Amino acid sequence: MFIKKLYTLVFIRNDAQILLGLKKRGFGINKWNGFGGKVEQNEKIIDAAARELKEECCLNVKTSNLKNIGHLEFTFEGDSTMMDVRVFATNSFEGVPSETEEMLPKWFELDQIPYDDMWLDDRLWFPYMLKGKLFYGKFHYQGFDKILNYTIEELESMESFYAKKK
Ligand code: 6U4
Repeated sequence: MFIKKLYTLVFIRNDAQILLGLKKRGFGINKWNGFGGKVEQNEKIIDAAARELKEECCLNVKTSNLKNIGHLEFTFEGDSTMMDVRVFATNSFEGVPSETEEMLPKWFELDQIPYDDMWLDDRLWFPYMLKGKLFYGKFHYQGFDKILNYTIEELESMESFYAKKK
């Protein structure tokens, strides 16, 4: 059995561009990714998503504008922790993306996503996100640079996915 830890991951995007942040410290350092982090105790997942976005790149979003678009599970060989990552997207925000101690934000054209400097799994599930599909991905890593096995499926609805998962 795995010990599950809950994380959020938020993408700000429009029809042409997506906002990514270069992680400056800690887990995933020097990788481009969405904005997110650990859900705190007694915190709603959606509130954690908005909080982490604000902390990491100074943007404000209304939680009602955050759409849950995917679910990712990461496990690592020899480690009993499972990272349970809830992925959100929105094109509606207030503020100007600004660098913080944790992240350097930058807009990327949708056809110029820097996969070589991202988590290996991103190139596998980003295409679902970019096509507007809902997804469930499971990735088992050896270290941080090798995926031993994975599955990705398209979902009909996040609500029915979570209803079944319970
Ligand atoms: P600290 O440093 O304690 O403030 P916190 O910001 O709460 O941490 P952090 O930065 O460790 O959490 O969160 C990790 C972030 O990276 C989450 O948004 C989930 C995301 N993430 C983790 N593994 C990933 C992976 N393989 N692919 C991916 N995102 C991943 O695309």
